[in-house]
Amino acid sequence: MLVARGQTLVVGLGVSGRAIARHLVREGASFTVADTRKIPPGLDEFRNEFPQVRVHCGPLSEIDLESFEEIVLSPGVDPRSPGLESFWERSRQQGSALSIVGEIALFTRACSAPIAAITGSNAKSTVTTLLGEMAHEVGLNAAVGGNLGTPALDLLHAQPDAELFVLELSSFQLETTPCLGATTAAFLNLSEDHLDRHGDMAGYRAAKLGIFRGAKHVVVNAEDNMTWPDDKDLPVDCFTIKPPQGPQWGIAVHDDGGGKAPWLMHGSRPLMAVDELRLPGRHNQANVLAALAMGTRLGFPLEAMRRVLARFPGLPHRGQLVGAVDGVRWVNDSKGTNVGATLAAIDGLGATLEGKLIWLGGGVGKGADFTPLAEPLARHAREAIVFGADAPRLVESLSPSVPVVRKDSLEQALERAASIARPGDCVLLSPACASLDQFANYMARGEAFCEWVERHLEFREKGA
Ligand code: UMA
Ligand code: ADP
Repeated sequence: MLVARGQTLVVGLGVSGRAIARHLVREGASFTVADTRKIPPGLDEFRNEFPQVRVHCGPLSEIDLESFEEIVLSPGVDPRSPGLESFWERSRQQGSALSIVGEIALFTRACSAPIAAITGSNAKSTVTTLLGEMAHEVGLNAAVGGNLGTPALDLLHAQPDAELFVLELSSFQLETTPCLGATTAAFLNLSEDHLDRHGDMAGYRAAKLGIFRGAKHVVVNAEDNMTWPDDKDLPVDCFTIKPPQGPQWGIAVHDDGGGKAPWLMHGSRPLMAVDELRLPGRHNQANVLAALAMGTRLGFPLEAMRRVLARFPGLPHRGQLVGAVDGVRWVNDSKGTNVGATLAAIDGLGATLEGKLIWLGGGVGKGADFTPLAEPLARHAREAIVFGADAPRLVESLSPSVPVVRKDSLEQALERAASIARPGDCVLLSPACASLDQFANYMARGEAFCEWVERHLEFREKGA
């Protein structure tokens, strides 16, 4: 049995595990790395990068966990998994000698710059990138990453002079972070995801609430009270896509002299016409308001934030407008991998259309209940075209209230969409499912959509 008195044990040999190892080497700490798989991918590269580090591959039961002073878990490793659970429970008791934490706990110990942190079931990457762009626009040396892009500990060393860290954080990362201490922290929304790990919605929410531990200011969703902190004394900014109540960030009709139009508002103060935003859909207006509330708290001038909002087109695969021909828009929202995300995309885009949505969905549903999609699709969709492993469950959940057609592949679904689309319509791929039955990941699925649409548009433009 592997015994290592007083050392740190790093669990997980992935992106975070390597970032943790690099950090510990820089700190001069002595540590061991473990991965529960016998031959984890990247093992040889790890051994080349860290020849001095002891690596254990195989069950954690082969390790005397008690002999370690601290265990640092990768986010994908469940602290309640067999072998770890009793240590995890013990580490959470006051006065426990053993500490079980994650990468972000090491980050907060070493970071002295302010942190702006973003969590939520959906829209984290969009808001994180947007706030990062705003920080750059005001001339700050800001480091942007976390669950998105570069791991937090790598950012710390890549940008040692960073004046601000803008971090996207997952429930997995927050669960093992005892005190984040963010200058501003946003909890954007909560809908079903990762229940296999967190057990139920209460467990999932509790993990995400970790974003508020030690926070100086919080941003929450007025329409989703699950995002509100239990601590009522924290300074709070609320965003809503409705007219703001009191000092909320919201949307209201305003006349700046050129006629009445919807504007982003902070209380009674008009900020920017919704029409000037490049991001499409109502759901993205909520995302923009969250970023504005955080940016304002960080002291960013409104003018600079407006410049970013007028040019930021969104991230690929998140409500990405691929093209328009014959009055039909084709939107790639392949990152809509759960029902909550897809509901937002359907409602958000559907509300802005002259015609109807043609919705493309399906893949691996991760056991989710699809019935909440039926009502908004009945309102906004000309047809739902479903494909992939969970297509039969989608048909069952949507019909008869929505006209549903089942196809074998995304390509066949696209062909069907092209044959029924009318001017003013929008063909939306927002699958509410993971892609792994037919694609390597959501990006490959989104790229397949984009390539097909581009070929189709070229063909149409040539008048063939
Ligand atoms: N491992 C074990 N035992 C386990 C699980 C994992 O030993 O029970 C090992 C695996 O063999 C593998 C390593 O741990 O070698 C992988 O660790 P990991 O699953 O924690 O993944 P990382 O490569 O470290 O990437 C993680 C995040 N992944 C997860 O949380 C699952 C990445 O987010 C993140 O970008 C990265 O850290 C840097 O912070 C991805 C993600 O899917 C994008 N996140 C989820 C999401 O967005 O919904 C939360
Ligand atoms: P995350 O990083 O949390 O996965 P992204 O910014 O990558 O978030 O967006 C993922 C998906 O979430 C988008 O493709 C879209 O379907 C959906 N989405 C975007 N904005 C919202 C919102 N305000 N509420 C719910 N879902 C949203």
